[in-house]
Amino acid sequence: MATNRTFTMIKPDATGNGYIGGILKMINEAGFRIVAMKYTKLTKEAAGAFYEVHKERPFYGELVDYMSSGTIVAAILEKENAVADFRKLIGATDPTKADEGTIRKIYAKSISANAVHGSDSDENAAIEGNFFFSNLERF
Ligand code: 3AN
Repeated sequence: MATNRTFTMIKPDATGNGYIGGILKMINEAGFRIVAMKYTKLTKEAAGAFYEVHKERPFYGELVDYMSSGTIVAAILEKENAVADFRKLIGATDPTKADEGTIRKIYAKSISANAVHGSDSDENAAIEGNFFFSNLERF
């Protein structure tokens, strides 16, 4: 996957509260092109595998339960400097610390139910995108 791509998920709190449209609007208005998108629900096993890197963290069990508790939207986004610019658009992990105007400030409920995921590096964007989508080179 090219380095001008990132991966996002709209999490169960945001899909359940009817925020998909609002969040996608902010993503589009910030200049990201949606390359691929999937509306789905993760099993516990799939959520556990996706967050494998956090296995040793104290919140891993809570995170896996939460991410498999409802529907999610997974998407690959394209823009110059996508990873860093998207992290800026979503704001800090803890929504109480997120800047005004960021997606998490506007839509997130808590540090675990924080509305959206955004990859933290080009390498992880590629790994995470491949978790949900195959044949990415065709998009
Ligand atoms: P980010 O998603 O901002 O990169 P990470 O990678 O530190 O944050 O954490 C991955 C996910 O784990 C977060 N999106 C959040 O849902 C959850 N998380 C992080 N820290 C905590 C915490 N202290 N308590 C509960 N959940 C957390």
